[in-house]
Amino acid sequence: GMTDKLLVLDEKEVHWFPRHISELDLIANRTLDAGVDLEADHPGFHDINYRQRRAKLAELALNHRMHHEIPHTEYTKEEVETWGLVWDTMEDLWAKYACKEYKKSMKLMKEHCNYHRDAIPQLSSISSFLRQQTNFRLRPVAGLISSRDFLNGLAFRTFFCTQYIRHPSKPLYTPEPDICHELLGHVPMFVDRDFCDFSQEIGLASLGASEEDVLKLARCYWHSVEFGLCKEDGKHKAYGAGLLSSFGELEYACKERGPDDENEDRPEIKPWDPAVAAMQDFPITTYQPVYFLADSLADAKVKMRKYCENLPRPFFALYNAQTETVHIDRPV
Ligand code: NLE
Ligand code: FE2
Repeated sequence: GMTDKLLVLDEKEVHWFPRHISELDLIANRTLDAGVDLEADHPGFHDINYRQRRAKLAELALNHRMHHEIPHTEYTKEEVETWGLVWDTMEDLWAKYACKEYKKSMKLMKEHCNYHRDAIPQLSSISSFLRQQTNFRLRPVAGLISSRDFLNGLAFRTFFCTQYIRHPSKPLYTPEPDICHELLGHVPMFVDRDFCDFSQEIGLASLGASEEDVLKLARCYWHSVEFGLCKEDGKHKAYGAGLLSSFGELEYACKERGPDDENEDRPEIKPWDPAVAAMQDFPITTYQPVYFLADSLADAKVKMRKYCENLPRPFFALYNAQTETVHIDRPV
């Protein structure tokens, strides 16, 4: 299709990329197979009802268009119970281990977007709130998409967001994104302007990037937006969504180290450095062996920006929020 084509610039080949926000519709539906690993130990793999439900929500995402209002989604009693269980187990942990930006935003989500344990909030209301606050928005997606496609969305301050929920048999950890991970892990962070700019920075750098650079940027994204830690009064707090939505891993990553934990199985903590994170491989179905610790969110952003500026690129991309268009500093 046209989205696989290469553009030629200064005799260099550049991967196709969206130029207007409406073109995100062209990439939103290119979902990947869950992958053999994920399928094999997926708790819902043999549950026919669960698979049918996933297929139905996938259809909603497939039919969505950027310029349409996101339709209301009705959740079942069982789904709301799973949400409530995740909420209840996370609440005390957020108080202890979430970064201050997250806690501040969570308050706003409760006030403005109907965040509470007894209902799964609606994407449309969250998306319009985010647009007012930081001009970020959500776009429903059926499942995992490629790193390139996913990161390209961030250039347009758009976050591809799943709507299905994890299988009820395993509510406290999932290797896949799901509505709990998106709404409880990612969304509150998108109320913070610095964090939005940080995310968009990675997105802009991914436009037309080489396969190698997309891989590097995807690793940076993983070690920050998904699993990043930052310092607060000498303590380690989470700003990464994969931690903020996962009961066991949040504590695992942030728990203070006492003198007698020597023999315990503890993750390695490295200082946030995008050049190092870009080379750090990661597992997707287990807790992370390595986490990156920034001095602050502002520090994370400055370092990411410097890193992106130094990537070898044939052009610079800028986003014009008024026209919802990416402009580049020379014609492609
Ligand atoms: N492990 C996270 C959770 O259980 O919520 C999801 C991570 C998705 C990348
Ligand atoms: Fe995520």
